Amino acid sequence: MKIGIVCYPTFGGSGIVATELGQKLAERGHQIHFISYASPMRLEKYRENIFYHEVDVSHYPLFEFNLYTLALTSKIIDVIKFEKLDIIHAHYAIPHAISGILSKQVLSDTKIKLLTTLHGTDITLVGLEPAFHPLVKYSLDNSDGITAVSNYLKNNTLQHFKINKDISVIHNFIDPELYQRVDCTEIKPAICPNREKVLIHISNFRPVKRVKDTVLILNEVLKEMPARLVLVGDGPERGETEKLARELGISEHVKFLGKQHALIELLSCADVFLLPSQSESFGLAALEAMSCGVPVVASNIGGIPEVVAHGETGYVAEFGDIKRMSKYVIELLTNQRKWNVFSENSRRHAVDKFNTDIIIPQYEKVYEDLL
Ligand code: GMT
Repeated sequence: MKIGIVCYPTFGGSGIVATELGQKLAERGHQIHFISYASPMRLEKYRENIFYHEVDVSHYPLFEFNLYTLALTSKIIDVIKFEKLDIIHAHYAIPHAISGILSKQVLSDTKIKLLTTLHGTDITLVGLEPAFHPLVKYSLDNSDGITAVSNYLKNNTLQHFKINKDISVIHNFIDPELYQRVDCTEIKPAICPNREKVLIHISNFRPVKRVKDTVLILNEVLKEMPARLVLVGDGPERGETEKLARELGISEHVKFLGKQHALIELLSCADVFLLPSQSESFGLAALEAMSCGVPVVASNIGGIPEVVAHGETGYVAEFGDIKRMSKYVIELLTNQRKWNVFSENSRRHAVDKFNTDIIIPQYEKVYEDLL
């Protein structure tokens, strides 16, 4: 099939899911056209059935605001028409599904089908704002198909948007060949010079991630044992989190690495992955950690309980419950046998339930049903 994938090219999970999906679909013989404002991946390796169409937004002085949605719609129309696409797959409803709907209306004579995949704050946060809600509802009611990355997100969408069609749940996925624990003796000394246990958190440091809670958890753990906290990523909460570490006098035990590409090496150095989010429709970073054999301590909200098996691959607690999360972390760090069991369970759970070979065919089935 000829599939157009509309997504954000950023570090965020929805961009990663869309990019990995496109590449795996191309490996399975489909022709993939990425449409975005920047290349969604480092197109190092040439593949004859992957194309990238960049949306170019002209800046006319009269316009105080960016007209990306209109430029995106025109680009989608162009790619549908001249590449003869079968499917447009919009990842993250705002503005991708809205542009998709508009494109279909302009091209009323084509048989193009629009599939919208919901990822999280397009429904639970941004999508609820009066500026977007009516258009998100309209774009869902008029999509030919809708998927959500968790049962939680499906139910949340049906509850807040009362749409007139079913939503398929297709969980996010992991390539277990790529995300596996590697030898990290080379970088370990820099991460934990005194061979302390390592806590890690990876995110875009937005308020919903509650990154400061990872420092509060480290503070509790340090009362019992030496430990290091590695914070990977950057965003609006980084400054406040740095300030908190300094106020608690534990900055020497916290490493702010900023945005990094070497996630697998860094995860391979870690003993526990922390994801204390307030809102999380799936938690792709937790799945990546589990695939690298890192047990997860997280909040029991959103889609996280569909990823982390409490008492098997890690633990979940109410968000903000620092005491309980810290207790779980200490339990894992002080009991090597338990850690080994949870690490093996994490890897097996990631491979058995979220492997690309299980998930990608689910998307192909949805495409086939649409056509
Ligand atoms: O929803 C967002 O804030 C951004 C989005 C993203 O692009 O990272 O994150 C969502 O999509 C991810 C991929 O499906 C999910 O793993 C995240 O849980 C989800 N974020 C939230 O729900 C806050």
